[in-house]
Amino acid sequence: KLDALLFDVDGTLADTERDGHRVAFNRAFADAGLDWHWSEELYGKLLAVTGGKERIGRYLEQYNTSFEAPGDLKAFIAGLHKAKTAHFTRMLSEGRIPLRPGVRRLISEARAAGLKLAVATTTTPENVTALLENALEPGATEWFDVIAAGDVVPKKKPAPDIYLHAMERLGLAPEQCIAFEDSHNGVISSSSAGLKTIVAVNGYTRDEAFDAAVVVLDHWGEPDSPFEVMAGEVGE
Ligand code: XBP
Ligand code: MG
Repeated sequence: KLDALLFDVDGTLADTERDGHRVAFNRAFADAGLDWHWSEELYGKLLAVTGGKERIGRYLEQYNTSFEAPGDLKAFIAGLHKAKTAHFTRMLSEGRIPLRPGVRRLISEARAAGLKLAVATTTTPENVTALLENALEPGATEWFDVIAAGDVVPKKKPAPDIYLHAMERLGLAPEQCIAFEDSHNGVISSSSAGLKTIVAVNGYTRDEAFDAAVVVLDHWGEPDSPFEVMAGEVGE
């Protein structure tokens, strides 16, 4: 019997990457007086690494090798990432990042059917709360029985850890759940945790491999209203 739906956040509940996280990273770099700029194309490549702090690390190792990093690299990256999270959550509170069309309806119908809801994501917990409260509904965080996010597990996606952690907290087995994802790394994570996974691709993930998914869609179904579709088309 199906008991719970487990949602990824970035790229799944909302198109957060290109006009959200990427812009927030660039603002944090500018605040710190760095002349780094992550273009849409470069960001697409950096998305191979999940987790913002890990992504900055990869950028320095692979794309900005001449940068003379300060002695305490970990603290330097953590400081940049904290500023990035502040920018990102502010963008959400300004209502700049809407849910993907169909998400609101999917969640409300799942609630009406008595299913449990959970989040399993790589992103920072503050980002999840800001998205749910601003883009879904104030108080919507309470609709979720479990929010598993960020550094709560040591190994981020594509490792299965975050999904295993979420199911353990739900007290449910993989057969009782379905996962919702948007990316190759996400599906490797959920399927390695034993979960059936439904994918809806987005601009960055369209050409990725999804062999482990049950079905691959290009959207989450009918939106609540035409306004949701229009909101989904607004970018920076
Ligand atoms: C999402 C991510 C995240 C965000 C940034 O992966 O990789 O790192 O890009 O979030 P997934 P933070 O959707 O597979 O969970 O900067 O807060 O880490
Ligand atoms: Mg994702």
